Formats: sequence, C-alpha cells, structure tokens
Amino acid sequence: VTSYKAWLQYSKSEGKYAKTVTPFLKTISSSCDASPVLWSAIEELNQSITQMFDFSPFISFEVMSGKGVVLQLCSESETRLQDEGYMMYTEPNGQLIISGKTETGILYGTFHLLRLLQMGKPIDKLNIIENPANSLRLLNHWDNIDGSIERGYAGKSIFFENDQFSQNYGRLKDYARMLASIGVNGIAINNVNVHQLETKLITPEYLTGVEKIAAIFRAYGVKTFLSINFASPIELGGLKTADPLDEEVKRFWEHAIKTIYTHIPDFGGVVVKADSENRPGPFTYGRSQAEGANMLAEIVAPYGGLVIWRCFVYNCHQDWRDRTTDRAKAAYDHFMPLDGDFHENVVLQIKNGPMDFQVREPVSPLLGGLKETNQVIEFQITQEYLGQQIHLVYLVPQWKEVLEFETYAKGSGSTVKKIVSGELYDRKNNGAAAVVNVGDDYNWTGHTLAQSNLYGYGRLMWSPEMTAEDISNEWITCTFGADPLVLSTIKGMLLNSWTTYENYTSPLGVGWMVNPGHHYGPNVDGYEYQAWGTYHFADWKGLGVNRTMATGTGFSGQYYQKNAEKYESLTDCPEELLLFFHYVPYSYVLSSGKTVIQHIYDTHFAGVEQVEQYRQQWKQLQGRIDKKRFDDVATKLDIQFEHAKEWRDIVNTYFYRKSGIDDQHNRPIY
Ligand code: BDP
Repeated sequence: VTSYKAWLQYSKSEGKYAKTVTPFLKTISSSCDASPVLWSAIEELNQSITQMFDFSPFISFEVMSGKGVVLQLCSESETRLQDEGYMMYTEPNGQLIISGKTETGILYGTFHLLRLLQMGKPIDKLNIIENPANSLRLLNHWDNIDGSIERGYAGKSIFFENDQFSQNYGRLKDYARMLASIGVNGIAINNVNVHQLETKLITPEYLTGVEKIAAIFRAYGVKTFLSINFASPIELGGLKTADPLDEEVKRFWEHAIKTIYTHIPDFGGVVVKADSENRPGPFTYGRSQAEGANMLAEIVAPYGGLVIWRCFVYNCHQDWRDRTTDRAKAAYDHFMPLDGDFHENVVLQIKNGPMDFQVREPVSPLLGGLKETNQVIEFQITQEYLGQQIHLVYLVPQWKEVLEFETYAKGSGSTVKKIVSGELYDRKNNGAAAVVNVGDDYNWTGHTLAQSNLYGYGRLMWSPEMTAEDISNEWITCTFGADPLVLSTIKGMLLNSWTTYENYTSPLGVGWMVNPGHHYGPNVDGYEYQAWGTYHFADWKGLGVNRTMATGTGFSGQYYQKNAEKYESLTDCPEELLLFFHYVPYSYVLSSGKTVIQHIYDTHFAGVEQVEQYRQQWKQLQGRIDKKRFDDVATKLDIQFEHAKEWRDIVNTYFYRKSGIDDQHNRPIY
C-alpha cells in the first residue's frame, strides 16, 4: 500500500535524471564491519536503488574505486562531526563518500542521499556536512499493553495487542526505518500513565518482549526507553512505601534497573510522570521532584541511562472560583526553585506551553528560566486538541514559532531553539520529545497528511533552521512525487492549516472550548466549571483570563522582564495571545479595527470557508495521486468541513448570546 510507505516511497525514476545518477549508484562498498546499523544502511540503499532505478547495486565489503557509493567511518579526530553527524561528498573520481564517526552517522547520511534521489537533486558535486542540532530527539508512545493508545487517532498500538507484545516485527522494522530517516534516536514505547499491567514492563516476564523491540530499533540508531510507575516498589515489590529516600525503595530500584540493563544493555532510560493527574510521586512522601528524580538517576548512571522527568505537575482538583491558583503557573512554580539540584543524567521534559497543547499558547517560561538543568521540550504530534487526525493541521509552523521565540534569558538572541539544543547554557543532555501520532492504521497516522507532522518533527529537531516550507517541500515530494500542482496545492493547504483550525476553534489564545474527556469538538463551557484549571471566564461583559501581575494571577511575571512587560500590557500583548493574558470586553478593539466579538464571528466564518477551499483544491488533484490516498484525504476533508461548521456555529452562537452584540454582516448566528 502506497500510504504505508509514507515518505519512503522510492518511486520509479526514469529519464534523464535516472541516467545521470545511475553510474554513482552501481556499487555500494564499505570497509566497515557489517554491524546491524551499517547493514541497515546497505539494505536501505540496495532496496531503494533497486526500486527506483531498475538495477541492483553491487555490494562489496572492500572499498571499490571509481564511481559508486562508499560508506566509511572517519577518524575519531574529525572535529567537524559530532557522533551522529555525517559528511557526504563526491570525489573527483566519482566516488560518493558517506562518512560518519559512527555507523549511525553513516545511516543518517544514507537517508540524506535517498532524500536527494527522491527529490531528483544532483549528486555529482556533493559537499555536505551535517550534525544534529539537538542530541536527544525522542518520541513518546502513549501505548497501553491492551493495545489501546491514550490520545491515539490512528488505530491500535503497533507494539502491543490484547495484553501481549504484538508479533508484527516487520512493521516495527518499517517504523524504525521511518524514524532513522528523520533522525529520531529514542522512543519510549509505553504510556506515561503507567497502569497496573504496564508497571510490569520492567520485570523479566515482559523485558524479553521489550528486548526484541529494542533489537529492531537498535539497528536503526534508536534507543528504547520505558515509562515507569513511581509506585512500583509498592505495586511490584510489595513494599509499604515508594519514598525515594527509603533504603529498601532504593534497593528495589537497583534491582529493577539492573534487570532492565541485563536484557537491554543500551537501554535509554526511564520516563516519569510523577505527582500529576493522580499519578504517584515524591510529593506523597514529602520529598521534592529533585529527590525523586535523583534517586533514580544515581541508579541508572553507571549504565549510562537517563531519567526523563516530566514537568507536567499541577493540581487537577482546583477550585474554579479561586482565581489566584493558575494552572499555567504550576510547572514553573514547582521546578524553578530546583534549578541546579538535578543530577547530570536527569532531563526535565517541558511541554511547549504552560497549559496543555492548545492550538495557541505562549511558550513555557521554564524554557529559558531553567539555566542549570538539562531539558527537552515536549511537543504533541498526536492531535489531541487539534482535530484528532480528522482535521488537517500541519504543526510545523506552530513548533517553528515556539523554537524561534525570544526568551531574553541571556539578552537578545536567547531563542528557545538555543535553549532546547543546550547551546545557550552549554548543556549536553538536551533536545526534544514528542507524543507521537502513530498507530496500526495502514497509513500510520489516520489522516494521510498527518504523516507530515511526524516527518516534520524529526527534520525540525535535527535542523531547527529549516523552515516549515522547506520541510513541506521535502515531505510532499518524497511522499507524492514531483508533480508541481500536487506540490503547490498540498503545500498551500499544509502551511495555512494551523491558522484555519485556530480560526474556527478557540479565539485569541483562550483555548479549551472542547468536549471534556475525549477533547474532540466544540463545547464552550465544557471545562468552565470543572476542577482542571482550564477556563475562559466568558460572561456577559467579556472574556479571557487575567494573568497579569497587576490584577490577575501573576503568570506574566514568570517571564524575563521584556516579555513580562509585553504580556502584562493590554496594548503590547501579541493579539493572538490576548485572551490568554487578559480579560477584555467584547467591544475591545483590535489592531485590525475590529472588536473582539466581530473578530470571533469573522474568524469562525473564515475558517469554515478555508476548509471549503481545501476541499476544492484537493479535488484538482484527482488522477494526479493514487486513488486510495486521494479518497482518504477527500473523505477526511468532508468530515472536517462538517465539523468546522459545528465549531463555527456553536462558538458564534455562544458568544452572540452572551454578548447580545449583532454580527455586522448579519450572517446567520442564532
Ligand atoms: C493531557 C492528556 C492526558 C495525558 C496528559 C499528560 O489529556 O491524556 O496523560 O496530557 O501529558 O494532554 O500526561
């Protein structure tokens, strides 16, 4: 199935281009030992070249002279390369050299070459040096052993099935290939909410299964991680406590970690969601998050493991009438005082925004706030609040905005991407993690075009300098081929899709107008009178959350001065975040000259019209892409259109009734 192959289509290449590149691809030779990772590179080259060009390359473990691909390890002293980096250049004699300090570097170079070939780029004068900007490029699967996926919208788990490990290893290998092709180097295979059965993943009974998965991914440079239950000492060890400072608890973990590493010597480490949304954690024992994380860190350190500790710690039983406890403040309040207290192998995982993956949020103030702590930014590729892979939302522009955000942590130039990569504060165990959107659907991601988000995440974390457009060019060409109309149409749709979704959902940064629980579809007051800390405070006079220092929750004060002042001021606050920081009357006038209420009406009508345009644009591609993928997307767009109208009507009607203010254009609002 074509959609299964995602961006690794390797479609037939004919004509002039095929003629020019063929001589360079006739042989693949290497002087390296045939390790699993090197073998993956050779196998990928062999299969893709065979598919694209109607011949099979000659493979040799002795370097061949003259035109041909050569895979080689370069000297340890090569200062231009990091461990996972690579060089790729064409010698005057026509040898196309891919060299890395490690075999993983060579594998990444190989996928770069295949990308060039899929895009029809010249390869006769290559001179490329690439290093990843971020050392940790991780994915989190929220998969449960029964096969379900928390917030999964693309079928069931590819790892688990009916309380067992899934036996579809071929599929896992294909997934590993996809991940290596975009530079992902670590995956946590189970849900951060570790339930009873998943708690057992760290026991020998289950580790034999994890071990098999780890072997598949290892051959593609991807390390395996597990999410663990902080209360394991009680649930598995029969102890009375999980207190991180208790000696018996430590002994429990020493034994558990040793067992993991016996099975998986290069195990990446553990992911921990503690003291959050009813999960156990150190708070139960009066210990800090640092005490909890460091206990585990000391135990995994001798094995080279990491403790990835999530900062999504907040009180999910708050009183909605209490307007000073602000959920947006929680992560910063909990973790800032601990800056510098975490061990070197602890990595804090920080959601991109202070709330929870809404269509629009400011950047988490912990990013840039923390100076002496390793950190990964957490993105959500799975579209929990963004249309659940029924709606088209290309997320790269959103992530790009986050990465380019100026924190002023060390004066200007202190962008999030430099903090995340570790450059600004000279930190090593840094980078990104993302909740992935993959399941066992034939096209991996439910919506075929949602493959672009997985692709984009990997590419952007490797190279945050790429633009959302660069990434879409690559993805579309590799996925759908080089037809210019296909390229320009899909590109236009992708690049505007986030704004479109924002238009017909929640306005001006306020967020949260979704149905509680499953989070799909409009429900303006769905969360308004509940304990989750997620409000819009709309009443008959206006709406928005007052997060100012002067009269509100004080959240704006968690930023460095320049940003704090900007958010604090009603007039300087970026308008897309106006209602995140301010409560304003419906008649408040925006820079466009429109009132807030008119803006709400207009954007909601516009958003639906844009979806209608996507449907029309997509129709023009009929016959230009395979029928299955064409129909798949067409169907999704039809549903999106219906659901966008529902959003528009419910949101507009709600605010019309609250405000009593008519639409200037007299469109139907009831
Ligand atoms: C929220 C999800 C919930 C996750 C939680 C988390 O609704 O299912 O468990 O995030 O990140 O967005 O831990």
